[in-house]
Amino acid sequence: MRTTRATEMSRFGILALAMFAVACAPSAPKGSQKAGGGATSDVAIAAMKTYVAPGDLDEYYMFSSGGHSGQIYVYGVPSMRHLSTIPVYTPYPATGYGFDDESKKMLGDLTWGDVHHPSLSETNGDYDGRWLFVNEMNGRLARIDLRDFKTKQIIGPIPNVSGNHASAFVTPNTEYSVMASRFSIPIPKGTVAGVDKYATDYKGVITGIKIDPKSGEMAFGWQILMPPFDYDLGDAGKKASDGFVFFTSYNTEKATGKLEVTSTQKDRDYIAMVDWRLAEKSAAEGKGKMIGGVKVLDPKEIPGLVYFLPCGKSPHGVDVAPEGKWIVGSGKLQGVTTVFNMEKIQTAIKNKNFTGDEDGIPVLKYEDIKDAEVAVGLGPLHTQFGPDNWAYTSLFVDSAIAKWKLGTWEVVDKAPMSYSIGHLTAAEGDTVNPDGKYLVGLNKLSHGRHLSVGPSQPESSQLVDISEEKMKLIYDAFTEPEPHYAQIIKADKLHPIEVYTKEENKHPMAIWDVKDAGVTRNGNKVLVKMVAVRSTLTPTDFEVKAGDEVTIAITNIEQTTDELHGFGLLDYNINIVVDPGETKTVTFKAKKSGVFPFYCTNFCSALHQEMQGYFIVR
Ligand code: K7E
Ligand code: CUA
Repeated sequence: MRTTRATEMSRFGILALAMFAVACAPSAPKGSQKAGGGATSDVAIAAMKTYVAPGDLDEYYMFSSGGHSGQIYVYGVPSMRHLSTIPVYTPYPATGYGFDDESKKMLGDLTWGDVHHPSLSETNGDYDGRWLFVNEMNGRLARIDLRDFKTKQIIGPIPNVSGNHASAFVTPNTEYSVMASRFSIPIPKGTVAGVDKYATDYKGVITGIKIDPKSGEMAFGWQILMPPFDYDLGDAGKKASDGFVFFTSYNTEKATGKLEVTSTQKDRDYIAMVDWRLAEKSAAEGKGKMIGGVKVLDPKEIPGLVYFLPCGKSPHGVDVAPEGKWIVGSGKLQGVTTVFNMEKIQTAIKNKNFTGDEDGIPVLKYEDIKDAEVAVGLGPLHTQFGPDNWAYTSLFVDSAIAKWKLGTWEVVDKAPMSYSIGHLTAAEGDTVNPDGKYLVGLNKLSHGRHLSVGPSQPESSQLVDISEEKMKLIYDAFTEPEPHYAQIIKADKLHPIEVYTKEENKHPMAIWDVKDAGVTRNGNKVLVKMVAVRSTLTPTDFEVKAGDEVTIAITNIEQTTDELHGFGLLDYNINIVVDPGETKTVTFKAKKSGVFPFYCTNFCSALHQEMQGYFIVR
């Protein structure tokens, strides 16, 4: 991190500047008087708190889900500057993702994904800065390596999972990342049964994806057969609740049709509590039956595997507090959020205080296991945590954040959001050791708090200062559709590389000398080994025959920060970007004959424009 002293000084300067600017408000541009909507000092303080001077660095990274854009957006906090976009489930021409052989293979047939919940890897319940896992609705999970901010693996679609929304929450030592079905279906996939058979023939599943502690490699772990509810969100237990994963579910009516009516009949739905260590053990013992090519555990046959905790109807988020003792779950139509107590849950289980069961899964008694109903306000969705037992709950209906205290259950403050908050994220807010300081409201709508850009409006992410007693809105940032969850990690936990060293490039087609560049033919297969270095792509021209299968392997032999080179081939829909020290390949059929120019797409030097050549197909 760079000098904070300089930052403080420049912030001081800005304070004076901001005060001056507000004093001059009548001559300021139209609309600027609205900024912050508060008194002079509030605007000045907000400006000071969010201003990161040129050359200075932010204190945190925020990894924000890009929803159905299939991407992750990286922001700096508190400046809220958008720093980078990490493509995960969607081709992204800016980085060539989804065009080269390696990333194309990872994407498979699906070129979109709906990303909801980024989940940073953890060690002892603290973000460790190694990987970021992100889920997607088509039943997949991806791992981004935070060493180079690149997607390294996509696993799935996982059999039997349908609508992977309650994901990618990791356990405290990143043993597992979990998945659950939002939309129950007849399983295995491909089985057909009418919706009139919903209650009997449709099933939900909960899946644990095992993560290799050294490499981060994801593999199928275990799967549990669940009643046909809609599993919505989850969180892993920690400390007092370590060993368990919690999932909210709605439509425990097992209804179909107009769910807004049919699935809201009962007063309570459930939070499913899964003993993942028992799932792991049962799978290792070979329990379960094969469905869709994987072993599926049946809770009826494994006592203690799953319990249902009744919760206000149609719940959305479930969030485990830092010490792990309290689990917060909200019915999203209510004005309260319920805090469950892990010790009470365990006592109730020991005493077998069940009110019945659902498909063989014991249901606990609401009154036995709750500590409090906290009157946070209308439409509670998600809760995040700060130090000293502070909790922050997003209120969709009220369009606000409520601040309250674990233990005393007192609601002490409310901050309005503009507008319609979904998730919220606090600095290191999912860890055993939250930082406080900042909170970001991830809002669904922005209602014109920006220059108009037509009907497809950005969503707003609002930065809230939570370092003092009263929450203060200090910055509006905008994102493309559509942020769901985000996580904020201390910047000094990450140590990204900026070039791949020659030594670590193990690509079989890597070459490091322009002398080795050239074309080899094997039947109708043509291999072009290409070197990219300022300011030539070698070979500068090459010929193939129409119908050949062409593989171009490009090594960028630069070892200098920011010296990326691109390879754009006109008329062939090919666009590769190669980072310093990296090798990428692209394979295609030379279908069209003619002369096709290629050129470097990434600005790299004064003679970048000269970095070009010809691909000739006879
Ligand atoms: Cu609340 Cu997908 Cu987590 Cu959207 S989800 S808000
Ligand atoms: Cu290489 Cu531009």
